[in-house]
Amino acid sequence: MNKKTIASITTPIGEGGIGVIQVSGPNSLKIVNAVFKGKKLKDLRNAESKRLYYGEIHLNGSPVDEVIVNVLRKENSFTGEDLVEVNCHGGIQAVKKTLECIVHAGAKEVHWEELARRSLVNNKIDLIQKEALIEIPEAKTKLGVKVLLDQYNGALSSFINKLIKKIENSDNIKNQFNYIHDKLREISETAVFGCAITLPQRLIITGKPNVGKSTLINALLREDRSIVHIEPGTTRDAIDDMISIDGIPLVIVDTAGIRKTNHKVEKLGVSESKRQLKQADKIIIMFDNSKPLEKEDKELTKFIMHKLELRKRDNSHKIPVFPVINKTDLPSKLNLSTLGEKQLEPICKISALKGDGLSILEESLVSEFKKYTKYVPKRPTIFTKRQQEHISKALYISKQCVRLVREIKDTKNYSNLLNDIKQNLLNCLVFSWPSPKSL
Ligand SMILES: Nc1nc2c(ncn2[C@@H]2O[C@H](COP(=O)(O)OP(=O)(O)OP(=O)(O)O)[C@@H](O)[C@H]2O)c(=O)[nH]1
Ligand SMILES: [Mg+2]
Repeated sequence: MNKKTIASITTPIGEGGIGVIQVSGPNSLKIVNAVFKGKKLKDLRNAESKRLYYGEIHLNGSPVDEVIVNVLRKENSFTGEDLVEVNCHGGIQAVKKTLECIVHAGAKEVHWEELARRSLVNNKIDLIQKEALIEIPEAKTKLGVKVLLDQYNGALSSFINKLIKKIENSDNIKNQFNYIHDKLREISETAVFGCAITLPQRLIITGKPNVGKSTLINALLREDRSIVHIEPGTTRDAIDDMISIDGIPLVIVDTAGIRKTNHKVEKLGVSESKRQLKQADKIIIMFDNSKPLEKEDKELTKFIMHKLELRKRDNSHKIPVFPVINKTDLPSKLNLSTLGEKQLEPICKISALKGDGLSILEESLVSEFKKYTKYVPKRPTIFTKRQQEHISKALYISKQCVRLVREIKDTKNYSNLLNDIKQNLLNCLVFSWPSPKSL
């Protein structure tokens, strides 16, 4: 199945000092040797593992690029196969031409994720580690990279494997239920944070026209990206951008103020805003401190609190709404009590223009992750929906077990039941092992 030698560009295509091509498989040394002319080493097949060799890539006798190759024999490589890393000049042409030569010599060109798959197939890493490896280049914050690197190095895998051993080795699983249940709860609580690292939540900013939505976004971005204007209805399309608060990435979406309008273009903006709100993970609804409450404020609040389905589709949690009063630097004419919405609390008071109150708003936006934003090395963390589903199932079973053990005292089938539970728990927890589908 993995006899074929594969090659992939593992650095981004574009301007840069160097480009890297990794060649992995039983014939990697032979294939690269066919196009590599070493300055000192005559035959790459005699290369020592973990050594760098300087030379040129040649095609039909002419040099294509100057390279340094790193040879890693299978016992030292992350794919578990002989691996040659060809470091050539960066940019587009040099890397592509070098890859072309290697492919011409017999390697199969693949996407870089195929190298991670080889690593999995050859038991160098497990499925959780492979998922981490694939997520690392996508990480949006430094905290994200650190957490994912820990999972790549086995933090979550070893937590799960220890739990599996504990269940397997327990003669009387009944005595272990509370311990297992606590451990499952502990690890499942990390999922909200870990999944927010790999799949940033969408924060939608809404409010009537001219309330200061774009100004707030610019303040959170700490730059001028959204168009701000004195004229209401300035933002007509939803615009998204990425911000990071305490290492948590958030996709922040500026929307057009929702109001009844006959203006064709603005109408489109309003319906786009509604569409965006339906995809929100968090919503900021803004009010203007310098104006009395208007019909538009009431309609929008009603839409969000009552018409919008604020539960997540998977029913896991309710989407939080953050009410914000903006323009507190101006004299107050606003009275929110006439809104008649008790659920709209606590209210954050800010001046987006002056920057007042922003740090309190930022803090409340990421308060659900508070336990995890301070980096703790090697902390096991659930970071994909797939892992989260497995843990949720295991947690559900263990909840039932705690109840069963309390209720059923002595029945004929008691030990059979305990064995079934043990097996079911183990089935949920073996998610670090690849299924044939994931191979
Ligand atoms: N005094 C004061 N003015 C503000 C504040 N925030 C925004 N503004 C002003 O309010 C006006 C509208 O701001 P925008 O950010 O464009 O408002 P918006 O909600 O994006 O408006 P639309 O895109 O039209 O829906 C601009 O003149 C801003 O400078 C604030 O905190 N204090
Ligand atoms: Mg705007």
